[in-house]
Amino acid sequence: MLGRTLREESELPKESAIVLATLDDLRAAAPASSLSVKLEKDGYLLRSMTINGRQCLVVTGVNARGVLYGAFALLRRIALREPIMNLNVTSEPAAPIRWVNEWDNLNGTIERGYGGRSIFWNDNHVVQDLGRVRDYARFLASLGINGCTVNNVNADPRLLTAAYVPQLARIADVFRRWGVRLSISVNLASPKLLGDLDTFDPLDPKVEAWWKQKADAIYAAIPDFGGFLMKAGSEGQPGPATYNRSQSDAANTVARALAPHGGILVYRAFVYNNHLDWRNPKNDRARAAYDIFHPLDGQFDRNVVIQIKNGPIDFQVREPASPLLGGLRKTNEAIELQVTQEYTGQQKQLCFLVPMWKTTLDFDMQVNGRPGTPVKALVAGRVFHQPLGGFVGVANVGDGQTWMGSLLAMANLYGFGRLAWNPNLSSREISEEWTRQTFGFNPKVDETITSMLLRSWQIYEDYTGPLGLGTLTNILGAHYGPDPQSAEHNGWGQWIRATPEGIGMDRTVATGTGYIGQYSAPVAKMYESLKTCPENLLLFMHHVPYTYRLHSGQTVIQYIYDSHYAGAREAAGLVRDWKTLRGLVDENRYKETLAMLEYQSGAAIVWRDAICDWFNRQSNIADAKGRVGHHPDRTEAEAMKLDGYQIVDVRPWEAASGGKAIECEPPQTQCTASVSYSGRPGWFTISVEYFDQFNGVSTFQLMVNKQRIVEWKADAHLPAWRPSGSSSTRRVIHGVALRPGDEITIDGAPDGHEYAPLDYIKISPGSEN
Ligand code: GCW
Repeated sequence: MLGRTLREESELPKESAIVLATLDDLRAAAPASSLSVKLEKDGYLLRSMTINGRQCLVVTGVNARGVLYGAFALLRRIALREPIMNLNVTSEPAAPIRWVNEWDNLNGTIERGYGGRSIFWNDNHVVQDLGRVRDYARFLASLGINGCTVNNVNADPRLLTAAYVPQLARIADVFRRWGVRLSISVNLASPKLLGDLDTFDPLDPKVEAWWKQKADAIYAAIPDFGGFLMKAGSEGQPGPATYNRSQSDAANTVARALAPHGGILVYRAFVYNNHLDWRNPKNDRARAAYDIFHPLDGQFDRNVVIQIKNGPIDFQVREPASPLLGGLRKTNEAIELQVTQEYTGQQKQLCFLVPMWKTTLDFDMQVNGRPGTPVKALVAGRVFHQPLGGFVGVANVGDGQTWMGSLLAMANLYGFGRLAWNPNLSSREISEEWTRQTFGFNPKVDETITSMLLRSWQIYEDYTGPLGLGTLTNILGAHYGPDPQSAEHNGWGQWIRATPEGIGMDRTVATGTGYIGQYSAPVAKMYESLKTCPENLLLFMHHVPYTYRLHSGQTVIQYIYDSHYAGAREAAGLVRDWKTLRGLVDENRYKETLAMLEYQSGAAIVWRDAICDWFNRQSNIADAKGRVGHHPDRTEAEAMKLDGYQIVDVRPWEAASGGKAIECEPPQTQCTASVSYSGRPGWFTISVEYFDQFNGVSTFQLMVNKQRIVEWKADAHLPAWRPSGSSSTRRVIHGVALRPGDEITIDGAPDGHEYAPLDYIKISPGSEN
């Protein structure tokens, strides 16, 4: 990186050198250098100084991990072309817990993983070749992440059987060199599920002894084991309620098994009733974490950390800070951020989450009734002087080439790590750092990608669910495509309370669920009033008529329409921006990312239309700009001349243009849909909107006057097994010459359970779409 070849030596050199040593070693080796600094554990110091009369660059910390982090910090400075002359940099982590969670199953699949299969597990064993694990550990170390939980929080109890201990030890051996502590998720019912005991009652001494024996066995093999992570009493996971015990009873029993070894129990606050009665307007899932854990404040052992999701629901595109983050004074807490983009495009769409995380981390909870206690200080344990605390990212890296499933998604993992070390970094600093280190040093590339990253969350929010509505996705399935109705009328509690007159959850103290009362008085006051409630959370906090006017004077319904149109337009802008980088980014990465962004700009239109149509039908209020429901340049597949193709209803209806699609069902092996072109002659772009499911690879052909223009296969990996908002996608064909009377035909050949489903074609003038 510096164009120099350095020799490696283990003694203090007699020439200029880069010196890596702990503070103690440095003091012993060079007493004269008299470094008197106070550093926290894991912190580092980069300093230019004279040792034995030679100019040296010293990288040091109180512990070895700190030196390692310092080495990476030095490399980062060099990569970013920051000066390394006359250095005097001290850096300390914001908090002791900087962990990632991987939701990997022992069979090698990953829950909500979009980057391939597990790098840790296959076929119920730890993988043989841990090369990828080593690379991951090095990556984590480069950011200062010091812990990794290697299995799903929906935990397989078998992991606590003796056979797994040596396998876990192999992972720990690889992690250790990079300062990463291993931890595992455990199932509260393990003593019973494994058949060892007939109970898992946390207050039963047999159960307590069981956990102790398990912890002892693990620590005998892995002395620096980090501890356990636990999801209990949530989404079908066994919980303490079975024995009428509290969450703290459960947590403390397990924590006590770990305490003698210095281990911690990270206990998730993501506990709620998923069979809530939606008919009761006072019920509110958002209240759950606070209602359950706040009364237990002070009852958790010192080595328990409560891991709290950033928002009170579940990683939606926008949520307020979870009130529980400000509701614990005598308990360690950590914030859980989701790097894997479950509700934010699943790495198939660009959504840089650092600005979202920053919004929460910087949010001032005003826990003492006055300003000065932002979330980042609370979770670091700095407000109430808790010994533990910090930042946990649900990473879900996979074995695919880009780790996260797409190149730009890696910026989220990088960004999480940087924020966990220093939550005061700005989104811009982080995106610039990542871009420069990923694509080299070119101001044009730098500016373009940074700007794309920084805009992407807002864009995603605009074309999915604005005004605090949440992502408006299919919450009962893949959590990917549009399906607002799925949030309503069921026990999951992600309700948006849409009626013919209005929309939004009334969470006020005055008339609603009282959720707002879980915040400190000044914060509650801000949310409670329609005047002061930030509009990007309006419908999270309030139920208002569609005709309610925002501060701008625009009605809520018109805002919903407009933001969706703006979001889809901006998504297309991302493609244009990326295209300006042609030749400046290597061809492979250029093409791959272009394909992703082009897909995204199509998906944004699917989203826009679905949400606008749905709200249009709900509210019966037309779009003042006349766009919603009017698509004169489209020809619906169901309106074409069909041969073999059948018309089918798409569910939800709003996921298909006109609510319908056509399918070529077996025994048909080939079907056609055609239309006679009646516009003016010229060059056109034809977009074919079709559905690409994971259960087949259909083949499509576009023909004009029986002449084949293009053939393609529906072989994308979209999370749907039938035509829906998750499988809808498009093929854009530029430069098609058309004259009146030309016959445009789509040929579809089904494969497996994918019946060459088609939604519409759109003919637009020119060769750009
Ligand atoms: O976001 C939801 C996911 C579940 C996940 C759960 C959790 C691991 O849809 O897949 O389960 O949250 O965080 O426990």
